[in-house]
Amino acid sequence: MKKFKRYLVTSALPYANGPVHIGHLAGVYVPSDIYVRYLRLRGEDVIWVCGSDEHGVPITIKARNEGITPQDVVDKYHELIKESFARLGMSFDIYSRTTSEMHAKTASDFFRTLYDNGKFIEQTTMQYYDEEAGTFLADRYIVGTCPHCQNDRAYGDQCEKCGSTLNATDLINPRSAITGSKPVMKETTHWYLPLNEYEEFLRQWILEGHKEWKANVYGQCKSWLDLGLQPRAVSRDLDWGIPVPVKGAEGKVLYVWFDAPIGYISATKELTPDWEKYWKSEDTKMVHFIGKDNIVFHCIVFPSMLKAHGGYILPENVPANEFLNLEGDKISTSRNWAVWLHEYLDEFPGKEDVLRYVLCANAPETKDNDFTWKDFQTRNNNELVAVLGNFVNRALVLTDKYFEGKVPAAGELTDYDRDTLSELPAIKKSLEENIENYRFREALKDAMAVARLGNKYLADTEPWKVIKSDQTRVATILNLSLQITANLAIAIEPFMPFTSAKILKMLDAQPFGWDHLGTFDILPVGHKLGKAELLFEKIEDSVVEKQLKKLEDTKKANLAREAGKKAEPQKENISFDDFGRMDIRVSTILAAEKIAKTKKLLKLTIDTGIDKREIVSGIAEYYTPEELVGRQVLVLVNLEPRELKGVLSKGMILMAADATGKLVLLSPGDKVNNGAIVG
Ligand code: B3M
Ligand code: ZN
Repeated sequence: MKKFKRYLVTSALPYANGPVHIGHLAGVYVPSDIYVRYLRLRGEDVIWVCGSDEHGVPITIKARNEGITPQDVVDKYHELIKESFARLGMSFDIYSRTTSEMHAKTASDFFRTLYDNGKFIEQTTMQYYDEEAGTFLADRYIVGTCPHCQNDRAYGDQCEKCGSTLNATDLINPRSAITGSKPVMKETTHWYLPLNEYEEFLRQWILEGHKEWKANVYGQCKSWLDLGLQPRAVSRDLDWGIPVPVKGAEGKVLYVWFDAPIGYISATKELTPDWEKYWKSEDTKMVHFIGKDNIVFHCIVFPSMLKAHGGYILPENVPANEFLNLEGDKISTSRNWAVWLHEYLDEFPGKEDVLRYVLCANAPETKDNDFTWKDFQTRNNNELVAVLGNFVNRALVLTDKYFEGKVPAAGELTDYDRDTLSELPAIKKSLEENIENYRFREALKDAMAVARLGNKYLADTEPWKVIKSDQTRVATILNLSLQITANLAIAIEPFMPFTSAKILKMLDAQPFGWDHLGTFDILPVGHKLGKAELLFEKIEDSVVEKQLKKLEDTKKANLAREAGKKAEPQKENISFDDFGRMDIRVSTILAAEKIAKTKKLLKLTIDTGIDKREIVSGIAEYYTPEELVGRQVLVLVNLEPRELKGVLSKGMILMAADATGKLVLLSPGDKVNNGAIVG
């Protein structure tokens, strides 16, 4: 493997259109912080750059919704995001923003270089325009149905459900996200990066050269390349963004996905005059940490831009994560279904590391994963309190009690002592391999293995019993326990820096380098320890209940909002005859049973007053068979019979969807005879 002299780590620039939530953290920021902290501990030359993404339609939509300017939006959220990241211990070397002057100049120059070197194609095309709002509908301003996965909330530039990049004209049934109206076509000129010309380069570089990339990343790249790439517009008709630096381009700005990744370069320039050392030397290992919805931009578009420009290095790896869900539901900013970082920090002061720990332990590294408050509590109580906290506390308190808080000298080691110590180098090796290969969950298990080892050692050697008979043996046990504690402070630093610092304070020691991990003479004999404190405290059920209640309230508020929404528009008029042809009857359900091997279907036997017949209905998700028997319902009896799962279904039970989409049966308000005609 190639040995690099330095590292340039980037993390996706969060949009400054809202606060950061646990999904962002687990997917991108917690893993990148672990990675860079580890590299720093190893003494590597590493810089970590990030900042707020302040352009693009996500910002202007937010401004429009709140009746404020885009600048107000980004000022507010940039500060909030930056501050909350800092409070969680995110150790960026710089957290910048894309409205900075440095960035405008860097992005503008980058565009100009490509423009001057003939790397763009200029094209005049018809694009969607909202006449009511008087604006072109770029990117998220236009929504419609994804041609690939049928998601009906796909944006003009991307479908978040299946991850495809889209052009607005690919959308089925497009509508304006501003006014909801049907857009018209209007002519406009833009600059396009001909990605098709980079296909061969990308194939070589990724498909041949980076087979080691994570399966989800490599797989997505391969499928895009196999589909064939299209030229992509890099400018937009918007009034918020970096102006296109070309004569005659008034009113046009750079596409946000053109300027945002250049933000990594601008931030590096702001950080150090030596920025070229990081961006232009083959000795630098560049790693992009991102979420899975950003893969195409970091693996296809940005590398093509860098290649077109020339002189820049390409990423060595792009360890993208999948998504984190919350209590079984997709995290959603618009539905307020999230745990917001700034709220967590206010509600759980001093528990930064608990969140970092739980998010890393559950990181969606290879598949989507779920955050639950119950799991948060369990991991805190059973792992952090019972194992890590318990071990460190006992080592310190016992030393205080038996040796006046001074590191006692170790006597002769037993086989068991030696076996215990011999596990540390193996743990260290595994920890290194896991971090270097972006397997942070496994790496965290390794770090915790140090605590488990110490905890088991104390439980097995029982110094509190031995002290009555053999003080020398207890000195050995506690010396080793304290050395393991010092090892633990090193091993957990990338994951739980606050806890690591607390342990060091309790040991009254300065930070140790990574080299000390796996060694047993870290703390000199006679060294006076600091004061023992509790590292973690138990989280009570009431705390979890409070958080669940908060989510429950969010659900209720969403339902109320949904219910207040306007009903679907009325359908086209029909004639009296059309209606008269439908035969709807009051009927009673006599029997109901689940249809084997289906989730949704029930076979209902009903008395229509005309006859007894069977109907297959897709309501098993909403009603149990017992709830249905004896109920009067409305049935369209002359609907063409259909065979479903081997049952001839004769008719349709009428139902309506409630605010959540749940289907509800319609029944007569008063008792009516079966067979009564509805009409
Ligand atoms: N602003 C993050 C997102 O898609 C996007 C990342 C830009 S990284 C250059 O939420
Ligand atoms: Zn899709």
